[in-house]
Amino acid sequence: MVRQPTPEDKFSFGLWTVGWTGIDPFGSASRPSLDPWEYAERLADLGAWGVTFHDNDVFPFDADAATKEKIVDRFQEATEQAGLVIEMVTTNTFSHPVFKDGGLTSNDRSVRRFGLRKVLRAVDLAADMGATTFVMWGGREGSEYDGSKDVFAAMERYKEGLDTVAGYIKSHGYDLRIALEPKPNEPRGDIFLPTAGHALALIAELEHGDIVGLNPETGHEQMANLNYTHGLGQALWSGKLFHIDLNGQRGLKYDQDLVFGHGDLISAFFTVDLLENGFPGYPDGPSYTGPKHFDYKPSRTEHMDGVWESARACMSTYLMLAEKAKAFRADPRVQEAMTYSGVFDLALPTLSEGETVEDLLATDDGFDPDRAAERDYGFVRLQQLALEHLIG
Ligand code: GLT
Ligand code: MN
Ligand code: MN
Repeated sequence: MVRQPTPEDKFSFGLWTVGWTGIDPFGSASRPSLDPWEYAERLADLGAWGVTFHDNDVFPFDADAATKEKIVDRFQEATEQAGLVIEMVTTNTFSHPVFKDGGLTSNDRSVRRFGLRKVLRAVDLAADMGATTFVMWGGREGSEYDGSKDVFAAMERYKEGLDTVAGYIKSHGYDLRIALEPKPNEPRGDIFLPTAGHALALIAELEHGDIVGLNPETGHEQMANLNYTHGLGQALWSGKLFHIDLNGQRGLKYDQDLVFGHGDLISAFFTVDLLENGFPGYPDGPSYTGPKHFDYKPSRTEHMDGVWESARACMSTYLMLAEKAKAFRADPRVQEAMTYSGVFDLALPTLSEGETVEDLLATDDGFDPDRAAERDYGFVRLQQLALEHLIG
């Protein structure tokens, strides 16, 4: 039996996840739409700690100021009563057709100005709600046709937009950090910032990059045929893992947004192993302490019962994997296999303390490449031990 999740587990869900009614490019809704507070209450009952939303998950795109305030207040009250934290707020700059060529990087300057205003208002909303992360997923920032975009200009405008938003956060003294969410494609043919690496490279060029980091999503990295756990690892190493979107994806296809663990299970195991146990060679190294945020879609085939079942599944899968990952690391056979494999040795600096490059070049330490080539690394045994813990 898996234990019940508790607020200490810091599980959170986007309103648009359990709130997805099943509308896809081929069909209409297969489930009813509830009020935002109903989703929040149910999530709290299931043991979630937090909830996140886009501005337009709670109020319509064209709502006037009074309507917005009324709905937002009602939602905030419900979350408080349910004991839920609103940990992240974001903007929708992808649904309305005005954003069909993007928000911050649309070829139309008037759209960019409108998009930026919408983002800045959502930043105010995030601060009001007490959120500490502001995710920016630029789903419509990109193109279908290479000739339609000046990529240099698009990077300039992306940078201008992000620096404007980050500068605004700072000048208002908000306790907020921006987390960019990469995705290679869908809905655009090609999306700018297609991977965690691309996003890190843009952040390095920003004036206010210190408060800009990443929100990598499992399926999005896997859609680009990349290793999600490596992406998280590099983001942690860079001090940029601000938030995560956990879900499941099976191979190179459309964005499936499956329940966490319902895609590549071994990869999910090592994702949880990294999040829970950190880097093997750096016991005091960087670790992720933020929310475990699920961004999935309850399959269109499910009734409302299935919606709650799938939310529960995300959390219990995580908890099961966390238990297994702890047992994996604590297993003396695993420790021995990791030692044999040299996993801990990678943490040793390649040059000795004080050693210069001239010293290195001058040293003949009797190294024999042919002998070293004979070394066995034992990685297969180590992997099989992981599998034993996972399914044994
Ligand atoms: C959208 C997208 C997600 C993003 C959300 C944040 S919205 O559903 O598919 O991956 O995290 O804007
Ligand atoms: Mn997705
Ligand atoms: Mn996401």
